[in-house]
Amino acid sequence: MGTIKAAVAPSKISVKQWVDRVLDDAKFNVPAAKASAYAPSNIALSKYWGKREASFNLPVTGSVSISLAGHGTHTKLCVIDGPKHQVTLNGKGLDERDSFVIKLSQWLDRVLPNNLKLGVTTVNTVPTAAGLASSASGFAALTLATNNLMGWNLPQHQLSALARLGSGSASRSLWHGFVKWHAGQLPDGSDSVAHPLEQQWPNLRVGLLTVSSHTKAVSSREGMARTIATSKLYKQWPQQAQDDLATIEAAIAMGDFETMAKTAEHNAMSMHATMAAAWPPLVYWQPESLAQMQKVWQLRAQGLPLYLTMDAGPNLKLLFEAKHQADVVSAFETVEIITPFS
Ligand code: 2P0
Repeated sequence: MGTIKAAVAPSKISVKQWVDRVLDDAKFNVPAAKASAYAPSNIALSKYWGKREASFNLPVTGSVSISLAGHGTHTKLCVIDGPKHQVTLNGKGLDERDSFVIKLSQWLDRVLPNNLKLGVTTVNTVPTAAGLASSASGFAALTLATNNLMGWNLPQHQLSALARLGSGSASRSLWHGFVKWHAGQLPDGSDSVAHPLEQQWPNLRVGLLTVSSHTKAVSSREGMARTIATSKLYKQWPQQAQDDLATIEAAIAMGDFETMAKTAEHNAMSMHATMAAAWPPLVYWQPESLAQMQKVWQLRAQGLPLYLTMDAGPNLKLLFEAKHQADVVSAFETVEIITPFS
């Protein structure tokens, strides 16, 4: 990893100032007329849950994820005349008061020269019904497309940090395969960046099991803040997350499916336990989520090496190997199979 330019305490530097330092003169490059990029969605095997600093989206712990290949976000950018950025999501023009437009415009205004406004056309290839977070692939694709439009030519770790400013998990969505996001220690997050792991795992399968596609009542952002503020169980989380990350990283390097998947499931269940112990309690599961979880555990008790992970929502993500795909498909009729290393 190359030298990172900016490293000043947050009391002395704002996000905008940090961005200006990283972009330097490139901020004022003449933009191309248009540019585009794709970024995959990702699922954490060891989760990011809790921020040590909110304005830079700096996590309490590191995390490791698997990207979802063709499930992600395509973003096209073009320069427009007008006072505001214009955003289209899946073919529909969004109102400037839409929360997605507000977040996206804030990110663009931090990185672009004053008065440069863009048309942003975003298409999520993740089926909306799958309830996968689109903010990760969305901000990653936006970061890559803006890098192309503006000719920044930034190194990958700085693009990862810029994507993180939009949404923490976006720092991991710049790459395919396994990706590790370092917690970092610097107050401005210059070292809180992700990088891809070398290991390829062609036999790994992820199954998306949709329980509900409704927008969640409590965002991840709010849920993390509430958990840190009120959950006594959260005190044990940073240590477990650090241990799980090390175990999963080693298991990935060894190609040890059982250890990787077992630790990922334990990590997810422990994260949900910290949420349930928050006040007011935070439970993202639906009754059907629990029914599907019990089905996974029953199948496992019968000898099928099948594991689950869940994020801040009611849907399950199954982890298994290609040789068990037929068993998984026959047990879960609606499961959507993803081949991360296709
Ligand atoms: C993860 N999640 O590691 C964890 C597991 C949800 C549960 O990253 O506030 O949308 O934008 O940094 O990235 C969701 O959090 O939150 C998330 P912000 P983000 O995948």
